[in-house]
Amino acid sequence: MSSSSDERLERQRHYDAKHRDKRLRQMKEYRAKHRDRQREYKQEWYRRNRDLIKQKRLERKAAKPDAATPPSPLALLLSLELSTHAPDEANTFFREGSSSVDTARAVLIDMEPKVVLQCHARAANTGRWVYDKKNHICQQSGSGNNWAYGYTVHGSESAERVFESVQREVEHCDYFKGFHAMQSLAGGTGSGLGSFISDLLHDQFPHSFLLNTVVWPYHSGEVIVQNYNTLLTMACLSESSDGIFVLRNDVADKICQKLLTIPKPSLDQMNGVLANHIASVLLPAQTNDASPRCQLPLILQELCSHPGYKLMDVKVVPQLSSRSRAFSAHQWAGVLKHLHQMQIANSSLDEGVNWDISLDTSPRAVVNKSVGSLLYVRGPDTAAVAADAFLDRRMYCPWASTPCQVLASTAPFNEYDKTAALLSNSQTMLDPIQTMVEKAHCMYASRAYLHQYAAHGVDTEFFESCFLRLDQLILNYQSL
Ligand SMILES: Nc1nc2c(ncn2[C@@H]2O[C@H](COP(=O)(O)OP(=O)(O)OP(=O)(O)O)[C@@H](O)[C@H]2O)c(=O)[nH]1
Ligand SMILES: [Mg+2]
Repeated sequence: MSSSSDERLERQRHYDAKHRDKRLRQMKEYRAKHRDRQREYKQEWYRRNRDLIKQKRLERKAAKPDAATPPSPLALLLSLELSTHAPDEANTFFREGSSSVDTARAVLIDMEPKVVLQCHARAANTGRWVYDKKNHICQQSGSGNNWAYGYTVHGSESAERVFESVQREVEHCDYFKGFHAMQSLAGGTGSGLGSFISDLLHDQFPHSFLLNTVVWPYHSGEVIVQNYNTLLTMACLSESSDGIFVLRNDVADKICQKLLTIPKPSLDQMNGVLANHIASVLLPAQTNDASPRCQLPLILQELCSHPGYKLMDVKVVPQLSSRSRAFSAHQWAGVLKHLHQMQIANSSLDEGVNWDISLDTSPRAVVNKSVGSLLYVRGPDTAAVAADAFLDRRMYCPWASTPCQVLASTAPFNEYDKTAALLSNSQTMLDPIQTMVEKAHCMYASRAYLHQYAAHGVDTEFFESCFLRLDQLILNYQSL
């Protein structure tokens, strides 16, 4: 290692130690300061929401299931697929209640009640499962797109209730292994409060794993400070999380437009695509020598064992509009050939993929390299799958020990008789991260909006430490 990277690492270690202590101290101070306000707030919140929740309950009872309201896509997919193909595995995500309706093992958190209430209503409309109403944590206002407000103010106000709900849910498990947290990055709540909760889970449950799924904002940007919020969150998660599964809104949008022929996709339609991506790796599948099992521990164990490399993404083939599906007949060789090319050419869509990039002829720097990958094949005749191309060591960094494992399930997925999904820890996220850091740095250099963060304890030193941490992450992935 060169002396400059030694110095850089040393500097980062120094910053880390200094800022972690500082952050914990700030959290404690905020907690003490806000305790009284929090109590009042809590009582006020219950008083106001009791009526609202009662009213919603009455409305739900009166209403027939509304076919026009799409249920929460990921939970619905998991519930449907699991009940059809692997009922024994369903209790990883759902617990049985006293009635015939299951309860999702989930805690819903947002600082505005609207989305959470909508989730309850959508789940109830399925008639198959519900969210536990006790695991519902809200306030009356969001975080104003400010990571610092989400982390310090909402974090300290909600910490106790979050911990209680999580602890209660953990106690419902016979054999608890870890958490899957899902959050957006651009606003203030998903990013700031999400980072706070990840820190909390990391500190309070040190022996459990923590997988974070993050929704990466549009490149063009909807929130002016989205790059600050993304930077601060990714820097925090790089410390607290065991693995970060990245879902990109740009990719979901492109898949909707180009593959599903939806010219102006709605958030619900994009969520359908993203839910498919997550479910394609979370649903049970098995290696040659093992029985089907929950994928979460395996994913972290196989792909994120090195603390400097925690970023994962998934690529899925095929993805077609319902009209085209009727006319398509896929063969495993074709599905896997496309997926392999998407991986080495770093493309999230099998349309427009660059076929000139090849492991034989392209320079090593051009190929998208991975730390490791898991290939999921789903369909009735997976015995015919030949996945040798994914075992080629030239796709992986030299120190990868078991670069690729193949997992199969005979259950068809998402109405296709053959699907393949490649979950990998690779250089795919290098470009989006570099662009985000550059944009954040431009704003930071002109001191734009920093006072809004400083007002809630996030000062320039804290920003510097986050820049440093992401510089290191970039360096790690560049050196694969
Ligand atoms: N894919 C997808 N992205 C979403 C959805 N809702 C919000 N986003 C993205 O999330 C980011 C905005 O974050 P929000 O979650 O709305 O904000 P928040 O975390 O509630 O933060 P505050 O509004 O500051 O309280 C933007 O990048 C949106 O595109 C959704 O349903 N699907
Ligand atoms: Mg919000």
